Amino acid sequence: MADDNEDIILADLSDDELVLQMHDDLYDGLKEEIEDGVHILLGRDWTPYDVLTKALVAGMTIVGADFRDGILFVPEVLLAANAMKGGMFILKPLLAETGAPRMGKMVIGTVKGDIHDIGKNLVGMMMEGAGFEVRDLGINNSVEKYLAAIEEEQPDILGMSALLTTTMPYMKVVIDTLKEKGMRDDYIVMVGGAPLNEEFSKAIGADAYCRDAAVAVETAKSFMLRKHNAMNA
Ligand code: B1M
Repeated sequence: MADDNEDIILADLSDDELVLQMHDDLYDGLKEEIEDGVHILLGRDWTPYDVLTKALVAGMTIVGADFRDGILFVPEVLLAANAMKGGMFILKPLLAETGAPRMGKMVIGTVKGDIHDIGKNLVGMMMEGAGFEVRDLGINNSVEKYLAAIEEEQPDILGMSALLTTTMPYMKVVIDTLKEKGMRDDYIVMVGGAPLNEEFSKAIGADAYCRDAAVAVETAKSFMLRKHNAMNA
């Protein structure tokens, strides 16, 4: 996209122009520009959530479409992902700063064989913002790693992310292992990732499929409410 960025002063742009420029900068993998753009929008009283969704996630959607269509390749997408992470790093503490009471605890990780972590990170950030304590296991998690973490943390929720059709079946391996060990009913299992859907989630025995981070937060909250009501009944 634009390669004459040196001439553009981000702070001089209107909100709409700046958001479009940030989409371009994300596409071009310009981390510093993305970080500057995030600071400028926050300085203009944008909420962290709006900056995240309108400037960063929307920009990454364009990157995703062009990656799918063979216009962008892995190195460019990696740069875009790195720029996105720069922006997310600034927003993370702000999203978590809501002062919400502790809602519950979640262990989340991307499944074995899969290194996509942007969506999973977003879910973790939004959950923290909603008052959940989150232990993020990162990427490429084997069933043993999930088990070790849930035994250590005793979370309310286990979250799994997969972005590849080849890795999403691994979620069933984890759930089946929980069943074999008689631990399945101790945890709420929520799954997400672009190739998943409701039907897949049901077929593998998860409790919920979450289309995006906002749905993950709402779903987690409603499960926790039910859990508390059941405990108090
Ligand atoms: Co990858 N990649 N990639 N990639 N990559 C996809 C997923 C792909 C759809 C692109 C395409 O072809 N259109 C395609 C998968 C095709 C398929 O399986 N059907 C693909 C491929 C093929 C590959 C490689 C195999 C490419 C190659 O090497 N030839 C390779 C695989 C490596 C591996 O994992 N073993 C690969 C590598 C990479 C990069 C490293 C370059 C980079 C990842 C960088 C990183 O994550 N640190 C990358 C990226 C960035 C993408 C796309 C472009 C963007 C993903 C993303 O970050 N989206 C992606 C195309 C796409 O999805 N449109 C693609 C933004 C993010 C906010 O959305 O992750 O969907 P998403 O998360 C959402 C929801 O899904 C949900 O909430 C999130 C926030 O709203 N959600 C959850 C996600 N996890 C959740 C967990 C929950 C709840 C909700 O738990 C409760």
